[in-house]
Amino acid sequence: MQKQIIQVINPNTSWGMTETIATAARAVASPMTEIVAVSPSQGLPSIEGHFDEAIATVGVLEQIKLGREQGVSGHVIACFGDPGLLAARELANGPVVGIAEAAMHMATLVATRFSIVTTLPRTLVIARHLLRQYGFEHHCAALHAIDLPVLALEDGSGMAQEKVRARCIQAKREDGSGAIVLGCGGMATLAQELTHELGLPVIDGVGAAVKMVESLVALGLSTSKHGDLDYPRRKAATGVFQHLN
Ligand code: 5HY
Repeated sequence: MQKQIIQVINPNTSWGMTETIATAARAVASPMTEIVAVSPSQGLPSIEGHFDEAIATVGVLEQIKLGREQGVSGHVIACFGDPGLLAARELANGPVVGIAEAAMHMATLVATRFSIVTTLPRTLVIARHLLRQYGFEHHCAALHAIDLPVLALEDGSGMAQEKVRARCIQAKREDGSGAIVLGCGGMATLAQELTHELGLPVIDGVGAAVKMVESLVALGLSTSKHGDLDYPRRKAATGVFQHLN
């Protein structure tokens, strides 16, 4: 197996969260994989709605372009709304996997139904849209929010992490689902311990997406350039989008 670089993009600009995501990615990556964790040069510190996702998408595309120029083997979009996923696939040579789709796919391989635990109630609709878009609506038993903002996971108090744990325990007790999907990149390092403590698979999308990109690369499968995921039609982008040319 050849050495390869997987670019893991945290679509928000919080470097502490990028480091959490990098730790989770490196914990599962093969010894032949180098994880390069990046965040956009401009954007928002957390992504908690449709407006935030629209802004984050531009940052994701900027990083996909840089990663492509550096010759990375594949990319992970490490935000649970998978912002800019299809646009990123158009721009990329290699495979691009979002952490929400990765976690949902993995969950269906180990359980018939799963629950999702995320941060704010307002972002539950984003997860619901993705479930529908990816065809996993009937696999998801319930969605839960800890009712704290994304950056509470970064405040060092451990309160948000404790709330995630409590919600996961509640989900196991009440939902009748066999697995739990963690619905935020900032929760990535919690999965292993919770899996152990709860005695059911708790799935982090960052690790899942890294292993999926590794598998796709090993199988020689890359983003199809036949059809809608072909490179974007060339046209002169202007103003703040000029760097995407
Ligand atoms: C995430 N927001 O994974 C999402 C998910 C959330 O800044 N990183 C973010 O919790 O809404």
